[in-house]
Amino acid sequence: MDTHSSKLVRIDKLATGGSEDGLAYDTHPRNVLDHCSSSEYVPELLSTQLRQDLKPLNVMQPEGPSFKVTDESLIEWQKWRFRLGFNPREGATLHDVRYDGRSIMYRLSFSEMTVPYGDPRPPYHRKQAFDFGDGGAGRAVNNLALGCDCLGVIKYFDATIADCEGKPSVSKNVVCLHEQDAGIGWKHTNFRSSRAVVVRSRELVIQFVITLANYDYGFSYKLDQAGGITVETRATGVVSVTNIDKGKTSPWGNVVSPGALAQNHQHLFALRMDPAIDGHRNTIFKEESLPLPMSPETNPRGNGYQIVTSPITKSTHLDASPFTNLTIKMSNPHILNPISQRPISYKFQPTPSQLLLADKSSTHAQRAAFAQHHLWITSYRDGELWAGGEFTNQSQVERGGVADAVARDDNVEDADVVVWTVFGLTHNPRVEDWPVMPMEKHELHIRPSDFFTANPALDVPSAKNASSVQVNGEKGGCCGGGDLQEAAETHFQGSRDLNANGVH
Ligand SMILES: [Cu+2]
Repeated sequence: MDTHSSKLVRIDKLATGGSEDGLAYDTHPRNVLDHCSSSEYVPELLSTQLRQDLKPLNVMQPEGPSFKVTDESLIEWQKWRFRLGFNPREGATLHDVRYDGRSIMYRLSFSEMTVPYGDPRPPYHRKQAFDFGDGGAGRAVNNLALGCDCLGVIKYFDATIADCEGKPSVSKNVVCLHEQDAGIGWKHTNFRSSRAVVVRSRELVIQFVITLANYDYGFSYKLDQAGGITVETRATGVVSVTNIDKGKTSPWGNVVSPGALAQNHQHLFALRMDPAIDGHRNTIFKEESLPLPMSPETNPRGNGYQIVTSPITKSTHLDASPFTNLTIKMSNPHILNPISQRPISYKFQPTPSQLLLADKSSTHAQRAAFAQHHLWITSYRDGELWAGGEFTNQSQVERGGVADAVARDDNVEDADVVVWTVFGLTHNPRVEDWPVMPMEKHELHIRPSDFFTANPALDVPSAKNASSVQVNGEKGGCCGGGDLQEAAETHFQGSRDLNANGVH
């Protein structure tokens, strides 16, 4: 329909054919739903009984959380200090992220996500969502108090966002803040003394969840006690399906339920990092670990390998490279680590996930230049926040996105530089993705690299968890600090004998 004239232009009949029809553009509109079956996931509508053997797993924080929230949005936790922002397009954003008073990030945000579908039959060739640019992650955000999204002591944040007429409205409980146990943080058992020291890793999770039509996405920033930032995405919800005739299969998707073809597609996310590593003048280094040819002078036995590091001087795009261990270092070259004599940095490895599959000349690809490289390094410009450009809705070509920013060919060395990283999943649906998809998780690990002078989590107490018990009910779980101390003392004699004999 022409929306201006309200005139009907054409009726496209949805293809319902299968693989034996080649491109299978044919349509069998009559009784197409007759062979479909109902698919429920809401517990009260399920015909199968819910499993009965799941015991409660409670998270108790009897003294409350270790974080502090003041001035509405200033969050402090375990030497971390940052501001939480929220807007209709990006959802939650982190600002002025500091550790122990030292600046790390000026701004950290999810910038864009595109979901191109790979079914070439009209009208599916148009299927491509830009969840941030079209829908708005902040607008599509869930009220987290309605579901059971976190465990433990939870702080919810409201946000005031503008509706499409610019009127302010309050969205309740759109971001949640909580701590979670993330397994072992660091551990060592001294094999001579049998003294074991183990420190749990605790994370501060800043999470928001969005529902855009069929799909649901969880976005989290997770700060840890070793100065690390983990950025997590989770895709869940209901895969997009179309009808398929009874008994047929299709190369363009997978039949996940009788009559329901879940089409092949990709989810491509862009994360925007505006680093401020002890200041705003930063340099991005590309570091690769490469084989070193055998040579009598430098590598006579051939075991040596070399690390090749080079600064990125001009705005550019790059691709992940697992075989060279490509690592991106966001550095302040003016401040050297006193121990290593190398620039203080935060690093990450771009995820070598598949990039946009659509043909370079396709509308899908033209609209999403950002989804064709894993990394974009650009100079900072006010308001330049959108990897796929500001206006994605019904766009034909990406404009004002990262590709245009790179094309400025600006100096990015020792400058206010912005790093964008793209990752995703090629989602060829499984029957197990139906009727609601088990979450697919991705994590990007942003870690200090010569930023500190030792392991920043060295001072985290290895306190015993008072509520841990063994399966038989005895106090003291497997990692009980106190019990380990005793165990170490008991074993000490034996190991001293061992050492005295010079056996290692
Ligand atoms: Cu998917």
